[in-house]
Amino acid sequence: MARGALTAGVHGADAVEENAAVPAPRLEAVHGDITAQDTDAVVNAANAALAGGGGVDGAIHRAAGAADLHAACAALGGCDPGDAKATPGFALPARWIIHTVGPVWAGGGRGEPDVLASCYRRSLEVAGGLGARSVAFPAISTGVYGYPAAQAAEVAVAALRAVDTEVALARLVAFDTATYDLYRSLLGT
Ligand code: AR6
Repeated sequence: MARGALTAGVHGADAVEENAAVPAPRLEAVHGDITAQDTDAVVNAANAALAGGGGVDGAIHRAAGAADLHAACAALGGCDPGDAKATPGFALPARWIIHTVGPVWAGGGRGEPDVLASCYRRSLEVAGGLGARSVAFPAISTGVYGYPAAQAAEVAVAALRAVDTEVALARLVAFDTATYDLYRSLLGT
């Protein structure tokens, strides 16, 4: 039965929510730097070549150790938008880095929301497959790739709420207070 489906209680009297074996993760928002997160995995907002860059990608490469991470990324053969691939975390507190490639914003009519939602889902799939139980996400696509922050936050929260995963905690890391406020408002915290 789908997660969250209502079914009759043991005695048929009450409707209770049935918890499937793999529920959605607990969501939380923090204001901070992705490279400092102590989660099992952190997500990198990468480019399709996995070649490194600015923003989150640059910060993660510097903090993890640029030479090690460049070599590990080069061995992955790139990554399609909406997909995700893992490397070790090297010098980061996190054991793994999940590299995902967000959509470049082109007005919203070119499938950007679907690709962005896929980034969150696939990152959790890859992280869960490695045994990670906690994953920290940056606001994918909202920097260089130009995705409007409020719309991206809505997609992120909706995607994470709808996913079935072994990952117990998904942490949304906001680098600025405006994004942090968006997350808190969407999460009701
Ligand atoms: N921790 C958390 N969030 C951060 C950090 C940090 N250290 N630094 C920036 N942000 P961006 P994109 C926020 O541009 O839009 C790279 O060059 C930032 O404020 O990092 O997916 C890649 O190589 C923004 O809200 O990622 C790609 O070419 C968010 O992270 C391209 O940029 C995402 O901004 C990807 O662009």
